[in-house]
Amino acid sequence: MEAKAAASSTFKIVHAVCSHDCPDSCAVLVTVDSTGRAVKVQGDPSQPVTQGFLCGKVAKYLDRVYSPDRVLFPMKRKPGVAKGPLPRGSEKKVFERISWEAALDEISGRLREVAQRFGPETVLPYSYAGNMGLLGFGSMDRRFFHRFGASQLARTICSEAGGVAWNLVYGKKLGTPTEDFRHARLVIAWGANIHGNNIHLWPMIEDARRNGGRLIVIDPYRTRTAGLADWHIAIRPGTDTALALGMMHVILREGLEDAAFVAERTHGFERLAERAKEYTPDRVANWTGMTPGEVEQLAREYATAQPAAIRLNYGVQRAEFGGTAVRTIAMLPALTGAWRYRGGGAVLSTSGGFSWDKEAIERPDLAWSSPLKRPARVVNMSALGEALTTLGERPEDGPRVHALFVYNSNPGAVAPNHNAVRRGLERTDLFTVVHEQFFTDTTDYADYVLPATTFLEHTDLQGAYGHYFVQLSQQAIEPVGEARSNVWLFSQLAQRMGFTEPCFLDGAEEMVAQALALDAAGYSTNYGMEHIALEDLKRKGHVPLGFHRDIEHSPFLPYTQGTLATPSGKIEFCSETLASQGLDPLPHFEPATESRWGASASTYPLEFLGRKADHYMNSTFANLDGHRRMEAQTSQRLEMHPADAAARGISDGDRVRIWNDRGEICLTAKVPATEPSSVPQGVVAGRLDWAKLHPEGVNQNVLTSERLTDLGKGATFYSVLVEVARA
Ligand SMILES: Nc1nc2c(c(=O)[nH]1)N[C@H]1C(S)=C(S)[C@@H](COP(=O)(O)OP(=O)(O)OC[C@H]3O[C@@H](n4cnc5c(=O)[nH]c(N)nc54)[C@H](O)[C@@H]3O)O[C@H]1N2
Ligand SMILES: Nc1nc2c(c(=O)[nH]1)N[C@H]1C(S)=C(S)[C@@H](COP(=O)(O)OP(=O)(O)OC[C@H]3O[C@@H](n4cnc5c(=O)[nH]c(N)nc54)[C@H](O)[C@@H]3O)O[C@H]1N2
Ligand code: SF4
Ligand SMILES: [Mo]
Repeated sequence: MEAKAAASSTFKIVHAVCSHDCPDSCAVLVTVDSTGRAVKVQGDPSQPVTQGFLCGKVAKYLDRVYSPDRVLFPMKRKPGVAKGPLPRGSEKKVFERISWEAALDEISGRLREVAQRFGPETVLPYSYAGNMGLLGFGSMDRRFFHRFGASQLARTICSEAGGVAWNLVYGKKLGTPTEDFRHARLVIAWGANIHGNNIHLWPMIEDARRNGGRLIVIDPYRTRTAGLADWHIAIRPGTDTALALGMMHVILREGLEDAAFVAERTHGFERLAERAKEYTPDRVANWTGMTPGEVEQLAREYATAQPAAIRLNYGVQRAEFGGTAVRTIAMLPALTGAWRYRGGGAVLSTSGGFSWDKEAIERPDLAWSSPLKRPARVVNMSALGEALTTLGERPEDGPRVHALFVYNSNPGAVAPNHNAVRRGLERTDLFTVVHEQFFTDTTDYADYVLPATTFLEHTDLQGAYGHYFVQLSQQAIEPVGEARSNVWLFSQLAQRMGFTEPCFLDGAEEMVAQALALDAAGYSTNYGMEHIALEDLKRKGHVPLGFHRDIEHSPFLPYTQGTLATPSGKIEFCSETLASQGLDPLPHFEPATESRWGASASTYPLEFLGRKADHYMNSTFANLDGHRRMEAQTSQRLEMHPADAAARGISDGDRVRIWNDRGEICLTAKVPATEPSSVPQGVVAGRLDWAKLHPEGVNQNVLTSERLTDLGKGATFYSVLVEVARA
């Protein structure tokens, strides 16, 4: 016994947080041995959402941290070597190792030169949520680029359409707590791939079902969640607004609304009711591919099962009119009063619960000290191809981009309209720096590649978009190789640029304190975080937000009390904000240009869903053999309905060519011999992968477009038309 205790004492357990772009933001316990090597990662059993387990992707995390393929040192492109896709493992032929000192000196020198010749706005930072830590996502980097005067990036690629839409209705992104889904009598997963992307919600749904609750999935694709549902509605892509309005039509026709809640808490009901009259079940059925009876059944079941919770995830808003779709669906629980009940309501994101001191960590005020003496122009990340190829042609857009600084993102794989992005990245006059953990599709175009730490190798603070816990992620191991954190990198660059503001010397600890706005006693002064002490975070790793501290006795029922952060102070069915922009203040259905009902329907007949992989995280993990094996059944496949395949003489396993005006790719057809098919007729689906792991050096984003969403100017990955033929 004693020997065992002695041996175990040579291990330490460190509280970390998974920083990948996932709603679950798991609390991770990292076991580190006496040599400083991490030997185990596990989910923290004491965190009520993590519940002691990690997803399959991160359960294997040490394969990633200690992968022989990691970028370990700063690397510089050898003179004269052209930019473009590199076979895996051939990086050493293209890049040579240099010291951090040399890399930082040379990069800051080049950025200064670009700024002097063309103006600071010709430098474009490009980052997203490869790291969702508060500091890793946006802190020292923002300070640096504001002070530099670099273009600002509108980070729209994922959630902006839905976020803007939700806020039009509710003013703030709050929603049903994940833990409370276990109390629901009905759960609707609406454009939400719970098994693939949000696995920690699943145990709550299982609990709900054990208590007699039902699960309905509304998704054109038959996800694993859909396969397990009581009812899977394989709605046609981009028609959710029509369905939600049709449900309202039935609810109001049959008097199933919660009149008291509507009167007390909402604005614009009469006008919405007028609008909903137009959306008869017959019309809605025609658009959505449902029967009128199904529209009625869904409406009745939703309005009469209380509590009813909608897990509205980000799938719906990746369509051309996806903002309106989210906005319309978001109104449903206000109409039925579902917010009144614990386990009722809806959740798109919980991120509005976290009141970090963002001004302190991002310092937007530094823009006034930049050479521009003003905030720089804004470039939309969802149109990167345009930003790198045509931006600058019209004077009103500002200058052409001359330098690109990429971190926390792999635009060479994830950005829409891959061929345009690639033309941009190949420009010989574009100076590109990439801070990365691996040699990705983007590092293939870099002049410099800098090694980045993983969440085991740096300290950070984190909120979540799927729960209400503040978490501290403590550095568990020394950086692998010469990897350095984002905070360190931009602090070093700032010093080389001669930025003398003291904030550029801050390290992670100082910035954690700033984000929490700690008082002298070590407690946060942020709204809703006043009970959170840094010491508690260090000890436990996670502390719930104030309104979520005692949900057993005082459940959190969002939007049921007080004045909301909308213009009317109420839940808004009708938006004067939209009206003042010349837009329809009420929701209405409009088919996407690239859809079977849209203007381009005659050009290409099939709706293409360029989906995510269940075992990767966007493009992250796609290069690891263990993860590729888990994804083998769907990787580089095109899933087709048997009728669409037969009409084209395509059989399961055939090589097929998929194309539209933007590009083409060959994949292997996956056609089920019998129903159920994973996709309805008229819809085909693929999965995101690294371009350079495909024989043609491309991925499915050759098909997706840079057209933007109706609200928030987000990406429209799911509004794409294609044709398919045997290769
Ligand atoms: N395993 C895994 N987990 C992930 C990710 C990953 O790549 N892999 N990515 C992470 C990221 S960045 C995010 S943003 C979240 C997103 O997680 P989700 O919000 O679940 O987003 P998606 O997977 O894009 O879309 C969800 C579902 O919407 C469906 N869908 C597509 N079009 C429509 C439509 O018009 N109507 C309806 N009703 N449904 C539609 C898709 O078929 C898909 O199954 O997941 C995160 N978690
Ligand atoms: N076809 C299609 N395209 C899509 C989507 C889709 O569903 N279909 N989904 C879209 C969505 S929702 C999103 S959110 C985007 C996501 O796009 P990205 O944000 O680019 O996400 P990832 O592909 O996960 O790439 C993140 C990269 O950041 C790196 N990284 C991780 N941590 C750090 C760090 O601390 N420092 C630095 N410097 N780097 C780090 C990782 O190694 C990884 O290569 O993709 C979008 N693209
Ligand atoms: S990717 Fe999501 S589910 Fe997996 S460990 Fe990270 S936070 Fe948890
Ligand atoms: Mo995302």
